[in-house]
Amino acid sequence: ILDSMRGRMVAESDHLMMAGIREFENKFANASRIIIVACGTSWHAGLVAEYLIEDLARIPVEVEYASEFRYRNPIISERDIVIAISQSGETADTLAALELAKSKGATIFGICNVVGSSIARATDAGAYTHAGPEIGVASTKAFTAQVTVLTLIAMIIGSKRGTLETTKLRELMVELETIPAKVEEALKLNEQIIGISEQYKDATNFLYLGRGYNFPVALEGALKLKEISYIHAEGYPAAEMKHGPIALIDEQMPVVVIATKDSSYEKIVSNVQEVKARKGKVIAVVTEGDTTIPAMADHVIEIPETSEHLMPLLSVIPLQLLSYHIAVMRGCNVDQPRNLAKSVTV
Ligand code: F1P
Repeated sequence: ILDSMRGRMVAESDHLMMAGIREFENKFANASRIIIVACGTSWHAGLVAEYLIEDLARIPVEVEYASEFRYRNPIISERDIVIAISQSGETADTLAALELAKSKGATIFGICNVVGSSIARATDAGAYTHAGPEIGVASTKAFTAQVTVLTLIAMIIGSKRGTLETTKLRELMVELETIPAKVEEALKLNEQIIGISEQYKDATNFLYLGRGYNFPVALEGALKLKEISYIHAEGYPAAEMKHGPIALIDEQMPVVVIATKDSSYEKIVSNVQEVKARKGKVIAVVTEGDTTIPAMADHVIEIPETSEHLMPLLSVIPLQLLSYHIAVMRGCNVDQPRNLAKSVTV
């Protein structure tokens, strides 16, 4: 299975007319550090990759906002690999960040959706996501495709470095093959989410909480809501709540908690208790069959079970649907949100 996946990635990256992941895997395996540069949703995909690569391949990862990194004086060595992620492949900040890293000797791997885009052309190697055109300004399926490519990269480097055991690798590959069917299942939540959206469409603030692999998903859920419905939303690691945001919680505050069954489940149970103790309204995204968090939450959204490494591919879907329906109910143009450009080229 791994070989066929590798084949697929190489085939996809052929469009770049440069090396794909297979040609690049030795370089990845010997990297002293991986620096990910991106903006917006692509940056959130990069954050998921930080968990994946550190967990499966044991290489230190830094995830940088390209818009800050490009103006810093970063310390970069020739054994660093920079992964530049961009749906459009035209984001000026990401392009400038990768050019800065390149000028300091780093090797650049691109993950882009648009074939032949400026970022794709500026990289040393890469993989296209081929998620199809993003019709709206806000990235959705591009996120799923970016996370999928990054998962494959983490698995390939992990197997090459021997940090990912063959049995675990096989399990993950088999599980990855089930994801498209589970995404279809998650999309059936649409009707339920329309009902929840109806109740919260007039909220003025939202909080999104997640831990581990679901922390970047919390950030992405909040960003989608801000981008298309213009509701103020904050995403936080659930454990950070007690360091400030907890002061915001009252009976007016909808709190979306991504609390699927994973290694941080017990901890997030206590975060939900903290929110309920302050009368916040909890919209919980849980794993099918869970009973503990559903007993405390105001609304329960059940998604299929999968490995925690792959969970962002599923847990982001109800959050995208929630933002979409709230935005439509508020009369917002979900494809062309105000003030936002498809590719930020300045
Ligand atoms: C980055 C990004 C998107 C966001 C909006 C503005 O774009 O921040 O994530 O949804 O479209 O640009 P990209 O570099 O991934 O094309």
